[in-house]
Amino acid sequence: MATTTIITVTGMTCGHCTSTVGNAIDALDGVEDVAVDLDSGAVTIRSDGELNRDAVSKAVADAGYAVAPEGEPGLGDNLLI
Ligand SMILES: [Cu+2]
Repeated sequence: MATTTIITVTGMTCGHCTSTVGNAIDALDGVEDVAVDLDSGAVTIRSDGELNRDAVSKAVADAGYAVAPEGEPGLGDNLLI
């Protein structure tokens, strides 16, 4: 069953960053689609089954960025995660 998860990634400053993060997450097992919003840092991930958040955090960190802790909006104040 497809699951949609929204995380916040910090440190992205341009379109290159969003594609780097998007590709890193897209390469993970079970990930079907990734949409990255540069302004808010919100990354919407559609996966087959439960998303492996640890794998996502590691992939994002390996790419040079960071996943904001759950419940802590990264760059935007109006994010409901
Ligand atoms: Cu960039």
